[in-house]
Amino acid sequence: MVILAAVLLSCKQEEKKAERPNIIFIMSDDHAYQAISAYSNHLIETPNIDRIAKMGMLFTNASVTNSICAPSRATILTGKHSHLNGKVDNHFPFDTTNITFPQILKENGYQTAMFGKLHFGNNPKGFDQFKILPGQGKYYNPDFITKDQGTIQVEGYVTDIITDMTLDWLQNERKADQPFLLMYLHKAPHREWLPAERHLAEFTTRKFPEPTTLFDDYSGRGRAAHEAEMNLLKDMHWAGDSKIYPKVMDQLGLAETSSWDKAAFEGEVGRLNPAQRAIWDQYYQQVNEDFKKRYPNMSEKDLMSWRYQRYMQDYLGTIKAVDENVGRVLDYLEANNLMENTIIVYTSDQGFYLGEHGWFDKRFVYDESFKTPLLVAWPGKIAPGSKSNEMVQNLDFAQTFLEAAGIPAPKDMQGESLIPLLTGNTEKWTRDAVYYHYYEYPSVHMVKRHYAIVTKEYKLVHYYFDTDEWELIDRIKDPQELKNVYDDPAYADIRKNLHSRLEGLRKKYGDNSQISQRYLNEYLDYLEENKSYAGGKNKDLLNKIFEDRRKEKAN
Ligand code: SGN
Ligand code: CA
Repeated sequence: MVILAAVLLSCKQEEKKAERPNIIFIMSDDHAYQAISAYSNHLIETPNIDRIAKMGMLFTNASVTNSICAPSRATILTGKHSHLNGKVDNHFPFDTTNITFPQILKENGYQTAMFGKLHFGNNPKGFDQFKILPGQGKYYNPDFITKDQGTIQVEGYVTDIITDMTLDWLQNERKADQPFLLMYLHKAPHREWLPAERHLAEFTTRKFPEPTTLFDDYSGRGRAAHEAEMNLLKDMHWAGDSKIYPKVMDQLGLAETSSWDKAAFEGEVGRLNPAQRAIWDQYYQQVNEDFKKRYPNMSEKDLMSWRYQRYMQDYLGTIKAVDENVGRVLDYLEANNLMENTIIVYTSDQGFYLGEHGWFDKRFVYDESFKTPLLVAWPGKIAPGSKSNEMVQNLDFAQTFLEAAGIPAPKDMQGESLIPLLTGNTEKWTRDAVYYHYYEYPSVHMVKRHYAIVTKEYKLVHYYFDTDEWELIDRIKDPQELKNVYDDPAYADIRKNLHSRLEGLRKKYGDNSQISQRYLNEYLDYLEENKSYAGGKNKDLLNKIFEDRRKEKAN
């Protein structure tokens, strides 16, 4: 009897194991949906990333709750908005007392591994294996913090190396009798956008179509859009970003765009070994020679167009390597019978401006940074080639994966499982608005703090610090988000309705102005104590913020 019971039990466990899917979470850093051909191929073809959409579902309205790196990752892992998980900006380390979904999966029998960029200021909890980049990480010959070998340096290109580690783990460490969670997290295409040597020939000479809002003058919007420091012409680094050699900058009399312009270049390009550097120089010397000839006769408009092309060449060059490497992983899964019972997600920690509004970087609730790519495959469960335009968020991953694994989610997680959408039970999906809150200001790129409600039709946004401005965007009539209609009488009723829905969302998620004030004070205290201007060029504005604060405290 005892033996029979044991056999039955083990059969049951086998069955349960067989049901529980593997999860491969692929995330790139700053990968704009405009640069994935499953969304649009006007910039680049990404045939391998597109395979995921062909096998499964493409989400056209996926977004983040806070468009910046580490906060997005914290939201993904905890299933909670920033004000609750505490990781509101890139600044302070992640609070590791938070419970994350990988910890829960591991406790419930999943084998877990993470490779690539985390950016938390501490190591991930709940992983059987990890190799992560320190902070932002480097493109060339990068260092990795490993679970059991300390910090190592690996020769080669970061995107290839993260993939090598991932494939090595699948081949040599993965246990056949356990379901697994694999987090495969690229650094690319993050600034300073350095392509692999093998892609330089193609990408340093390519030309790309300009976005129609490249020359936006921000006239239809408030102070936040005007005062942000992410304009291609004014704020991009000559050396670090556009790859003009520091000595060529000197020859042409180009001033550093920020205090770390030349250092950013040396910090990356200086890591190449002589053989790699020779290949690199072969292509970028050409870029520099060409620029030296043209620069004296260039108008501001010419310069803007030149900077856009240079930016796209490098940014998209890094994506070419991401796509190739995603292909390597998909090929491995196919060749090893691992596709059948595996959920494969491709996403980014947020969207990114590729010259829209004249910008690079992210942070704003405007579409290009608020929205993020999301492609999900799960053969047998998701209909191939399907699409969803529902407003899903990075907040939803934790509960989605827990439900897929048959594990009840902690009650305080704030997302919604995507399983109904993935499996075609759309009637179970009721969300009609999402909540957004961005905090990191004053800081690099100087995007003011704001919170917002976003529906399929509208955005209502409050910039609440260092100004007190509201923006109302009509997403249907003004998809490029050029005009604030907050004071337009035609929108009076809509405005009123959105205000009350925004308050409802803030209540639902437990956010309010006292919490915002607490995070703000904590951050300003830190900046003041460290006399840090956090990268912002506009020192006068920052001085005024500190001055106002001192006055307020004195009163
Ligand atoms: C660095 C970049 C910024 C970028 C932040 C945050 N500057 O500071 O352009 O916005 O990282 O990026 S750089 O000159 O150092 O590249 S994030 O992806 O980590 O949020
Ligand atoms: Ca990022």
